[in-house]
Amino acid sequence: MSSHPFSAPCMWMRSGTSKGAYFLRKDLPESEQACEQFLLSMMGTPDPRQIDGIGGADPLASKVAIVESSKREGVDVDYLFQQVFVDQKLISGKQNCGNILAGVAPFAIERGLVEAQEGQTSVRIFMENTQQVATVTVQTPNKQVTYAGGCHIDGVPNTAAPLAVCFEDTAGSTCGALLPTGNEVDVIDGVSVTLIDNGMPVVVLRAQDFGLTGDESREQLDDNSELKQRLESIRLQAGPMMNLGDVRELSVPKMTLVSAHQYGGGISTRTFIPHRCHASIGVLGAVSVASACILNDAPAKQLAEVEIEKQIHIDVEHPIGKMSVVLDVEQNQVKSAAILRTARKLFDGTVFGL
Ligand code: NQM
Repeated sequence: MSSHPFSAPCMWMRSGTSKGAYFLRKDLPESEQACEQFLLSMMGTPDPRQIDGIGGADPLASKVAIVESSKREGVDVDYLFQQVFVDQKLISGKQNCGNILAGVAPFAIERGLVEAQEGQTSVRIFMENTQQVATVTVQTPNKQVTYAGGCHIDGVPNTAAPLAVCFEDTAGSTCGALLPTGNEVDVIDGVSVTLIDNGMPVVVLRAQDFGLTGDESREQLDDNSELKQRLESIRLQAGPMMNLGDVRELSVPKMTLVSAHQYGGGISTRTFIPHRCHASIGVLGAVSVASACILNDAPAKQLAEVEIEKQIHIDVEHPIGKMSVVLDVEQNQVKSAAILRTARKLFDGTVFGL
């Protein structure tokens, strides 16, 4: 007879440009320590190849969503995001993830936490990491979740059904204020930066200040150890300035190099999350960078092509395409942000830990 220390029902989903394991809270160990041990071992962490787990050996494919019915008024489900590191024995809930968020809505419907409506179903989700609410609208013809559809997002080869994601009041999600230092520009190690949090803490820097054009590939940037050292020095100083404290073992703040658009978008980006270059850009990371593009004194504003109106549409270019962000602005304050994602259920079964 075989004995497994702990196993749990799990749905593995590609959501946006990330991949993650979706669990119901009630299916995971109650004690925080046992839960962390299970999540680390089922992913195969710590190991750069995650060979002994289901993780994809990339921070973008080593993510977890923990979901339960919400007791909050006007909210359907609570969602806790966990970033499982790949080669370090670390797990962090200090950041949110807007990509994994999109998949929470179909998962909640499939698990019976939310009743599907005819046509489409909007799921109101409380994001525990940042204590904010987002609404994700799922296609539900015949009251069934459908993943199939014709919507394309850059970074995903196949089309799928659209998931419309709308964020409310994301300013200061983790840092307490949109601009935690109160400034649109700060100078760290002689480099002008914007320290901003509109859903994701991000340090926005000009690629040209590092001798880069901004259209380098992910691989070229990942191989540039001098650049990485300079970025990490700035990041470690930015942490306390952004009310994040010592960020040596945190996945925030993200570091985004910006340059003038290359393909007709609003701004071009290369983002470190925080030590490896992102294949594209995170959802909330893109919302934060887009928000920096409308600050008069910010380095990003000088490079961006944006017309400031009540509703602003900014295409944030990244290494493999662009992410379209729509900001609703009132008196220069972002009131809400919307983006489009897709998701695909890859398997639904039982995952085993150690
Ligand atoms: O910024 C990657 C991703 C993310 C996070 C990261 C995200 C977001 O692409 O909302 O989605 O920045 O670690 O999934």
